[in-house]
Amino acid sequence: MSKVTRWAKRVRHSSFETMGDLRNFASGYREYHSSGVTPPEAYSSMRRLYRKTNGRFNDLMGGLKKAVHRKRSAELTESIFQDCSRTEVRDVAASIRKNGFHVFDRKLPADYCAKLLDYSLAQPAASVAHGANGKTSKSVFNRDNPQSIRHQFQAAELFQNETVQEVATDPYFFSIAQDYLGFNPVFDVLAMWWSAPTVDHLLQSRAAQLYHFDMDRLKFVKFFVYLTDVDTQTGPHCYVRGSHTRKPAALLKDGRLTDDEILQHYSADDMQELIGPAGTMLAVDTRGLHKGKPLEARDRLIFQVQFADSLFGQNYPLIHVPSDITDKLADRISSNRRCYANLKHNS
Ligand SMILES: O=C(O)CCC(=O)C(=O)O
Ligand SMILES: [Fe+2]
Repeated sequence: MSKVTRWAKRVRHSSFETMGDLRNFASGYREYHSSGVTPPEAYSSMRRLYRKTNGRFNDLMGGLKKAVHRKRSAELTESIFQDCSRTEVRDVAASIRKNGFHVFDRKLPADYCAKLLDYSLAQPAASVAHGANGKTSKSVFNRDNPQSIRHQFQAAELFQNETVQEVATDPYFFSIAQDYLGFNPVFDVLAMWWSAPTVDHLLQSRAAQLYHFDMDRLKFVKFFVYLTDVDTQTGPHCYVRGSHTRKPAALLKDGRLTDDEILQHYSADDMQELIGPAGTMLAVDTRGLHKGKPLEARDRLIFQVQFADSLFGQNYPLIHVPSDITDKLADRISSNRRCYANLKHNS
């Protein structure tokens, strides 16, 4: 078979596959609309369409969402970030648009950091990337003798905590996500975890300590807050500047990538280590290439919220809202049902 014939065959096969993915995506999206659950094949098709179109499919869908889910105003005066302004929100969103990430000048106030740290040292959490025995029992993280490389708190449990509720639903984060994404977003991921050193490559991969890009949703943005001091040895979040738009074809694969693979396409200067003391906040479009750098010393506690275009994609469990929430939180939730569709009220 000649080279040209082989190439033509490959193109034909690939377009058949793309048509199948588009069909799967469309029917899966309809099903998600009626049941709230994404069929696994539709999710796989979404991920494949991302890779095949180098993100253009996601951008197109994001454009449609802008027309359907119009932006709405949020009460910035209620934010725990004093005097934050619409101009500042726009500047942060522009910075994420340009680089794929933004390191805030502001910090999470120290009393909030302290409360989250206290919570994390009292509440049992699960070992995600654990040792050889593979057990997943929960325990309180031991900073003197870490039981695992990644100790993860569950979203539903986290949301029972008032400080978590307040930070996660803060109008400042919401407004930046909305400005960046261009539509009224859905608050869809809430997470917090401890990280500790290991030299085991497989465990590092499971703990998201090797380069990768996220594709759980069509469009999304994450906010990270460091709750411990993070320097180059204690697991900084690393990001390849500019990789949130189009990526070199060789890096458009599901799974993990080594630093050397990245270096074949980007300069060392583009591979940014985002360091800072406890309270440091990052906004990151993790569709770009990123990782948590493997720790060489101490430990790292990180808090995360994500906003997305919808809950289509990865099926995460809904988060139960406790019955004794403050009036302020109840108002926030009821004034934007779309944004808080992931929160389930006990009735
Ligand atoms: O631990 C980190 O800094 C990276 C985590 C990560 O990959 C993610 O949250 O998507
Ligand atoms: Fe990630």
